[in-house]
Amino acid sequence: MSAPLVNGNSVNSLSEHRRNMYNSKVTVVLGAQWGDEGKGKVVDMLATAADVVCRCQGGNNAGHTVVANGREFDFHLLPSGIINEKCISIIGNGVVIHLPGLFDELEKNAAKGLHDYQNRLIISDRAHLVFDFHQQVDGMQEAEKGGKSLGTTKKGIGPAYSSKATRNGIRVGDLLGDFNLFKEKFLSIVATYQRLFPSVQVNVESELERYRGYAEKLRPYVKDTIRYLHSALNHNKKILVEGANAAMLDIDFGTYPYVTSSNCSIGGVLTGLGIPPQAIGEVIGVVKAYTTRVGDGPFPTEQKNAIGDMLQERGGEIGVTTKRKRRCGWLDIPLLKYTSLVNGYTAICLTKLDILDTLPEIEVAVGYSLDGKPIDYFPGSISDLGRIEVKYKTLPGWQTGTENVREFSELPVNAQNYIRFIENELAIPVRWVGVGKGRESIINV
Ligand code: 2SA
Ligand code: GDP
Ligand code: MG
Repeated sequence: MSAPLVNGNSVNSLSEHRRNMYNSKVTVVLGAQWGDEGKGKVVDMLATAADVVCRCQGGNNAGHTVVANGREFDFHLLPSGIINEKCISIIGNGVVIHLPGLFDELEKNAAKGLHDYQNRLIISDRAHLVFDFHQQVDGMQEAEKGGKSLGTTKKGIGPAYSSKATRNGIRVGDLLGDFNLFKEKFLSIVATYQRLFPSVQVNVESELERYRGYAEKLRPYVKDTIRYLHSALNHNKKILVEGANAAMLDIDFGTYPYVTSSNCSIGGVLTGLGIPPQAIGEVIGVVKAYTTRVGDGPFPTEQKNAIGDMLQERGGEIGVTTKRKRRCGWLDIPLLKYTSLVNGYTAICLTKLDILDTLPEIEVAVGYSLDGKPIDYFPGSISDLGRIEVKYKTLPGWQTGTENVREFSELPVNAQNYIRFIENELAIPVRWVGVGKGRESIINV
């Protein structure tokens, strides 16, 4: 019996069509560890071949560095691809936006030479706003936790996503609509926070006036980004997504509660932009050649010793947003296997290989045990993670500078072996290797 017809097409051919509904596919760049892997640099490189670059989650807690034409740019809310003048930049519905922070960032980058962004930036009307009182509350919640603080960036990210989840949040579209309705929502959310945190200070009248001003500044940038992105996909445009934070900071898959408040893994790309899974093509995992973490929480391969200090200093491991020193340790294969399960990396960009150049030997975590028994999963419980015993493999270092190398075959053999070791362990191709901060310091493998 032949398959039933829908609008003259067989059901089978329609499902086939739905599976292959997009000519072009979205390339996603995601942090594979605890952030600061060098996503900004990778996005800047890939943006040269992209038409649209999007942020889908997080807020100005993120700090993405791009070193281009001898200048260093740091992006927090803006997609790093914004310095590519051929790209449209999108801040999607899943992002939480602190408007004072956004306008400061635009001005600061304009002073550094960012041109014409006015015609290249689109902001979702569905994105939620982060207010100054969210930032105050972030600081208060951290202070209340005392010794058990999470080490947040105090940018109000957790409180803003809480407002979104409890349905008190205020979105960009609310600010641009009827101002009286915005005022009503604003008064209500301020009252809620002042009930919960009596010391929260808000000068309501001056805040409302300030936001009346922001509304007009923001209006030209705001659009329905969902329709825009679908139209771009249907017109064969190349779309790049810049993940912020990283898989181990994901609110579901990270080391909860020592995480941020968004999904920084692949799911956040779909919900933060309104695109279906069929639209996703490459998923590039950005992996630092060692591991860092900024903020509190478990870190099985952390080296609180001379090795950790060396990685911190040579790697310049300082938070881009808060200027905090990052904690440092060895590369962790079980962690990468776990985030690769969640994110489905199709390729890896291995960054900061040059930072390992001086080491005679390099250790890599290859297994975890719990209570003396090897485990093949990444523990969900913080107390289990605190008791993990890590099994290391020692690989020989190369003790040769790699910063000027541009061909894989010209890397010292032990550096090539280090890369191949990671590739084999993860069964994912390493497509690029970073050997310096600059745009040019990258090797195509
Ligand atoms: P938050 O502020 O609520 O998102 O903090 C929760 C946890 O998430 C961590 N987090 C980060 N980790 C790495 N890099 C981030 N961006 C900045 C950077 C961080 C900085 O690029 O260096 O400057 O300190 C980032 N943002 C959030 C945070 O440390 C908490 O552990
Ligand atoms: P992101 O949050 O993932 O974009 O990373 P950050 O910008 O917070 O931190 C990465 C840091 O490493 C920045 O200072 C980059 O300029 C720098 N960086 C990126 N790739 C490389 C690399 O391959 N080698 C070196 N030495 N530095 C790099
Ligand atoms: Mg960063």
